[in-house]
Amino acid sequence: MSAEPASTHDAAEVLARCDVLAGISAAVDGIERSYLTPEHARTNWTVGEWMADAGLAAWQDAAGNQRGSLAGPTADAPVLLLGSHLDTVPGAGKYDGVLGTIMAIAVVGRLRARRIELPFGVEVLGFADEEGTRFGRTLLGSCAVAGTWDDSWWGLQDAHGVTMWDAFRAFGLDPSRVGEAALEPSRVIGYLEAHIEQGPLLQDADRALGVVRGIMGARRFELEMIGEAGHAGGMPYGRRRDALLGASEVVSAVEVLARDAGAVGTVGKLRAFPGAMNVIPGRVEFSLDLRAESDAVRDDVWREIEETARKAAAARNLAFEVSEMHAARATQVGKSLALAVEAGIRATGDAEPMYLLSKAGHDAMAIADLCDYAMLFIRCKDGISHHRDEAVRADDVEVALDAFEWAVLELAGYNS
Ligand code: HGY
Ligand code: MN
Ligand code: MN
Repeated sequence: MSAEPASTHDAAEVLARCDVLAGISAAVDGIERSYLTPEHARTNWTVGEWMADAGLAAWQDAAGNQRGSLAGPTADAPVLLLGSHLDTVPGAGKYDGVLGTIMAIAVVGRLRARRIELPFGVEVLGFADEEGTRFGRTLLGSCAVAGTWDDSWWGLQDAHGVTMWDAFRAFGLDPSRVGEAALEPSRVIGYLEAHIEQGPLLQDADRALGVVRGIMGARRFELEMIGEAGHAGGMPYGRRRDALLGASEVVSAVEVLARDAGAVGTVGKLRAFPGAMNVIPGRVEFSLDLRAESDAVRDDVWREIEETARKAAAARNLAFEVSEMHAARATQVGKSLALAVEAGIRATGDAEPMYLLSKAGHDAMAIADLCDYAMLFIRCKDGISHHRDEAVRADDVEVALDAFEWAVLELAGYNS
């Protein structure tokens, strides 16, 4: 019987593990892993094995996050958190979230292989829900760890009417114990996350890596225009209450208003009811994802969008309804943690690391309620993400591992 080959903790292994997780999907023709599903359970099991192999004590927490601990020198030693998320959007690529989680495991494996003794403990976190795909509310896993879980989320329902409460129970979790996932702020040094950029700026600047300076604040809404269905031929224009025409005015205004303010707004979902060729749409459900570097700008744009929508509804005799699904404040990185990431990039030969604002949301924005955070961005091909064509270069992942490991050593005081 041949022994298992030893883990290499290098880019080839990290990328091979991303390929393995890409095979754990609810969809046959793409990658889709959402919260509290059989795919979530299989992913945690697989990642837990890799954690154990790197020398971490692996367990699944009370919110379904996959976690692994490396003990510090004493029982009460503080803990450095490393991680990212393991869930995906529908039709995802292989690297969003997954790459950062697997890199964190690899860095711990490398430190252990070199017998480095850190002055703190390390915890690697594979967050269970960052995307919010199943229940509409995002950052669920990291909010549980940050101690900001909100009991009003128990009643949220997925597309099949299953509540969060019932989904917890079906997954084998006890909803009443979700608080046990939270970390005590006084125990935590900070949180480092590696992630693909999900934009084209590093590629355009011909750089493999970047330091995040902050993350845009986001709000997400479910919107509804309600009119009256009717005959597509017989009903004269003057009497129509076409909900899709009202919604269309809002969709177009989102681009103009957000762009003018330097914000980003996206209507990613829209459904017209009853949804027939020859029926005037009587009701339209649509979504809005709105982001900006400052919460004040984002909130001003929302007020303008809402005003536009109410005017469009009034002009067409429609009702307009709003339900806010998610709000996350804009955050800045912790300075000393970001300097450690910057030092890590310098150590790879980039004398002047590039700083970027993250327009994508990350678990770090929820963890910011627990402790300081910093992020390392990795170039991705043509900035493509939330798409099956997401791609990274192996040589970029190799230097990213070096930089991430260096950042941990920097915080441990090894590099000075
Ligand atoms: O939507 C986002 O920004 C993140 O990828 N969840
Ligand atoms: Mn994503
Ligand atoms: Mn992500």
